[in-house]
Amino acid sequence: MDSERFIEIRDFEAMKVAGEKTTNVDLSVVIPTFNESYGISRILRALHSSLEELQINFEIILVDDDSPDSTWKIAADLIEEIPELTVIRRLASKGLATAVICGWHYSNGRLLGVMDGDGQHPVEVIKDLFNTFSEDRNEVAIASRYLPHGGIKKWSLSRRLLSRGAQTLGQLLLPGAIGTINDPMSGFFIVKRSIITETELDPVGYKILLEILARSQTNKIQEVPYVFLERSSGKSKVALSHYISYLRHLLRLRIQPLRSRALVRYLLVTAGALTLDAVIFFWLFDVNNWNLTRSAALAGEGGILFTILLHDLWTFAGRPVRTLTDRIRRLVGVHIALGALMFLRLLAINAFVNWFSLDPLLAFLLTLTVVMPGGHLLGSRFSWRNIRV
Ligand SMILES: Nc1nc2c(ncn2[C@@H]2O[C@H](COP(=O)(O)OP(=O)(O)OP(=O)(O)O)[C@@H](O)[C@H]2O)c(=O)[nH]1
Ligand SMILES: [Mg+2]
Repeated sequence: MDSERFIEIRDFEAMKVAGEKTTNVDLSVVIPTFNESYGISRILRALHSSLEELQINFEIILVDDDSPDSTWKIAADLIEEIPELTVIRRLASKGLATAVICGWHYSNGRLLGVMDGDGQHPVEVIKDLFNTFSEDRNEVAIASRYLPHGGIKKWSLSRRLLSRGAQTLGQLLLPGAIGTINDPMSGFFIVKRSIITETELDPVGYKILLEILARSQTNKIQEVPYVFLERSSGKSKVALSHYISYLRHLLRLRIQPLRSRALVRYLLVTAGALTLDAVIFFWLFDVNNWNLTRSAALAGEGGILFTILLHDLWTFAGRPVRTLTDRIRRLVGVHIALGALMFLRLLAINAFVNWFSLDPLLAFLLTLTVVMPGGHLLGSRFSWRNIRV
């Protein structure tokens, strides 16, 4: 094959995406593939039609890791039919995330997208993703399964639980970067080239979006809903090793220096909420001789309202929180998440005091330091999600 748009690469070490090019390509969409020969022609044609409807300058770059089923060859045979298509065959490297970086590195677009090559990402959603950038402030657009009108067509209960568990763990470990994103594990998104060219990317395994959000520290993010479809053919490459890579990836991102301003603010707000909780309790119970349960309940509520207000005005000030409905949803969300915990806390305080004759202040402080920090972090994780466009 001698087309300039068929590239064979032996080594791809660079983990940086090349900077802005002088071309006028608006959007480059990378499709990473491994053994997707069966459906790839249909997907490339459908994506091409969808992108044409946008009436922009675009390119599609398929990056295949030398699939034994010759996916790269089938795609390369479409180069004449689809003038915007480039095919990269990586001969020595493997891995989804690095394949995506490789494709972006060779691309020309001002915006960089990624989409699976197995038919699970509905191609027309690429238009919704692109259109979020009509708002100048936007830097990342994520197709999200966990928004109203989004979903997953066919996944076993165990796969759903694993996926949600992995997501929650990520949000607890990296609250500043992904705590407010509904679907930070999404493999379908567009990002502004300029926010990643300055960043050294070094992902392990599958989760390239996680890497971008954690390293770029952007908070200019929009999510659009989509339904994750059934695989049209071929086999899933998800295996136990991917979950292990994911854990390694999370830990690597976590132990890097705490550069995230959002994370520091997040922790400061949580500490402030706990302090306020303690002050209110002391004032009601000790100074004004209120009843134990009522004092603890009101103190907890004070902490919750403090968290909501400060996260809105300070921690996540850049996020699109536009309507009153969003704020009400947030208020209810935090209360639902923390409600059960608050109830348990009141039970525990009463049990400590009535059954174990513990000093009420000590009982209060015990529940405050043991139960509430996790509660606040969880409550925030459920409630500062991005607002859908
Ligand atoms: N280049 C490259 N592509 C890969 C690799 N692993 C997976 N892919 C592609 O990445 C996309 C997503 O992989 P899947 O195995 O479908 O993962 P998934 O969609 O999260 O999981 P399923 O729901 O089980 O399909 C598909 O287009 C794969 O062909 C890899 O090592 N290299
Ligand atoms: Mg898939």
